[in-house]
Amino acid sequence: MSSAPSTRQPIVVAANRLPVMRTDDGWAPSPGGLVRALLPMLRETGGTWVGWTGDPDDAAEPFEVDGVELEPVPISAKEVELYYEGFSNDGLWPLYHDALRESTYDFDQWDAYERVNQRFADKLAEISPPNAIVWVHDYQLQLVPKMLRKQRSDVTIGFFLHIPFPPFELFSRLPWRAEVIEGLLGCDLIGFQRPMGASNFIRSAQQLLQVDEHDRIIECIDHQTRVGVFPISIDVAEVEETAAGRATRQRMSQIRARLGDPEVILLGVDRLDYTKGIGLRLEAFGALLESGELDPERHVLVQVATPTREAVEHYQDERQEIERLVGEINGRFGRIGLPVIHYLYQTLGFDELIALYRAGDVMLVTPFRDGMNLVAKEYAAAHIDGDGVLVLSEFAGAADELTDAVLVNPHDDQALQQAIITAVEMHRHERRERMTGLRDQISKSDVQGWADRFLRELSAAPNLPPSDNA
Ligand code: ADQ
Repeated sequence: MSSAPSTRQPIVVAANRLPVMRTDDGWAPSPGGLVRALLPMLRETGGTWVGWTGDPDDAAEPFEVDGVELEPVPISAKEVELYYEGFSNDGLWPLYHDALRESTYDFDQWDAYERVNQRFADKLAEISPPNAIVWVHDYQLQLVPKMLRKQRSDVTIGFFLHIPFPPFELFSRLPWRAEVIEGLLGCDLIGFQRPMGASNFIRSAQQLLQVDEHDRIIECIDHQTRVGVFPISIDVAEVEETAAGRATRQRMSQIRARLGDPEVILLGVDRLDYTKGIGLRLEAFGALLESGELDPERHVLVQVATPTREAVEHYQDERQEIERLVGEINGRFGRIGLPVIHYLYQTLGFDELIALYRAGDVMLVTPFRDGMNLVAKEYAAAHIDGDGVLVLSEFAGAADELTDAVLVNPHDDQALQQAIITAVEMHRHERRERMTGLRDQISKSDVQGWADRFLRELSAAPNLPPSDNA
């Protein structure tokens, strides 16, 4: 598979976190398709990754992992609270996900956000080689492009937003809305997951800064900013290879047996986040047991919830609610030794996750709003047997591509219950047809192709002057 973009310019990536985790004997690359897609590019172009180690007050020196230079940006414990848990995850995150929870707008948090963004920009300005391509990732670093352009007009700057960009009506609640748009307009290219994110952003830029836009190109004072749509994907080959392994097959049979050999295993795998719709999914499952449309002797649900952002109150509340629901439903419908919901509040290893996907007959991906949702794509890629049904929220970015899923509006409890029943009762022939469609779609675009396409577009027309000055 090609990993080289159509440029030999050095690539510098900036993301909140460095792509590594601490191990007993140093550092190892973090799991995940994004890291696997970007590290080889950085290695080949002599690039660098700039980010935080994940430990507060960590003053780590630059180091190398897998032949890639890593430049740590220190973040203090207080800044973790204000910039990361506060402004990013208690301010922007709910706002960008349809304001599903009340956002906190706090000046001290904003101040820390600006300060940490400036630190990232300063580090990028210091270490980026002449004419480098700088690729900034996600909502924690939206001010970096403008701050970097001010210091380094020679570099080409791209930004990819992994989460949705909200409609102007919501975005305009943010007290620092103009500053965020100005920050992003420091880019040569801004990428979104869905067309809706791109048009929401353009409309906000027009409303707040009266910019001119044509064909997704925004005219700025000294350059143009292009806006594009780049739906992210997964490392399809890696998922398929793991899914095909003997160990996975054995583990899959073991999982089925441990669950009491039910007729249908329903599965949910999410970070424990209130955007993922886990609670409504559990309620729908409970209601179907109650009505007798599902039978605890034939149908079980495995819900894996990854611990995340545990210091933020909305996340503590969400966990309590989910665990209350699991207890309630198991108390009512479980039997000795055979709960009807198997709930894990854990981060699983990749191999175990793939075995679970393979064991899952029906995958429930029902977020209220999600940039893309990689779990949906991983499930289809893991089903090398060509069977299995994906129930997918219309509000996940993945719904644009995965049209062979059973698409559902998760806000509609009746529709959600109906979608679960449709999936459970689907005839084998239709299941196989739909899974073929899902797998065809996924095989067309993996994470490497996504990164190549973004970098190709970014390097195609670097630092264009605005058209009226040209
Ligand atoms: P997330 O909100 O984290 O990502 P998602 O896209 O589903 O959501 O990615 C989660 C990843 O974590 C998947 O690769 C999955 O395999 C893994 N994972 C989940 N639970 C796990 C567990 N218990 N153990 C181990 N691994 C687990 C954000 C956006 C998404 C967008 C991605 C990528 O919110 O919308 O798709 O970035 O752009």
